[in-house]
Amino acid sequence: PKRVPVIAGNWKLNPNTLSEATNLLKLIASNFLYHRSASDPEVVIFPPYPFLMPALELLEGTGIKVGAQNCALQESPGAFTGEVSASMIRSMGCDYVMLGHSERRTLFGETDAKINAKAHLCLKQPGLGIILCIGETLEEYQSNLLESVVEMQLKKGLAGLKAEDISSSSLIIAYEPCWAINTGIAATPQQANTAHMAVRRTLTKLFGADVAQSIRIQYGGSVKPDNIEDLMAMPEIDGALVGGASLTADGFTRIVDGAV
Ligand code: G2H
Repeated sequence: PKRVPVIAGNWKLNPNTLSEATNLLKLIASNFLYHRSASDPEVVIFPPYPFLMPALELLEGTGIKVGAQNCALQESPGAFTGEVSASMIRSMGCDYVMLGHSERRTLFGETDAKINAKAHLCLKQPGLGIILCIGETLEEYQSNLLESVVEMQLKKGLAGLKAEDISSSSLIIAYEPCWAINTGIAATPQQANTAHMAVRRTLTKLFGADVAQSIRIQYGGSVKPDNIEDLMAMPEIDGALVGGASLTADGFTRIVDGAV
């Protein structure tokens, strides 16, 4: 089966104000209202929580979906100050939650166990998909531990999920080698493709070949308009998770165009 490419823009803690966010969203919307067609990749934007509603409103009619960068480990309603639940996110009209980004793992104590619990909460919300981020550190990469690290992250992150759970929802894996994030040094298309093959081997062990073949694997880490085409030319690369280069309408649009 042909996997539909998926390009996601991870805004992280950007931009700085609501007015900057609405400006960026309006520019993206105007780029996308015109030259999009049915054969285009799926496109998802992940703004910070307060900009989700403006994003849903301003991107209406563009075909661009909206997702949240994280969700609470708890279900709502409840006494969990400062948290935002998967249910709230879905009820707004968001289609995805991103889980386990390396910044959350390294800076905010996100463990595989927490990610797994959040994945279960997201899958309880009909129509809410997940982008599960995995990837090895530079040290692990240099010690040839890539495959065992991604295998462990997938096993623990997806523990307790069955093939039926996966095939009835949208699960996307984002492979992001930590050494390529925010560094300007992207993995080569060959390096990324090799890693994606390891990811798909693990998915095959966990869920069987049919489900594994249907799951899209994005590459993330310093994706730019000038490297997207070479990355997307690789058979195992089904899309990209884009950070810095998703913060201008022009850059993001060129990346989506390059992924066709
Ligand atoms: C990796 C990536 C997007 P960037 O964090 O998740 O960011 O493209 O800025 O390296």
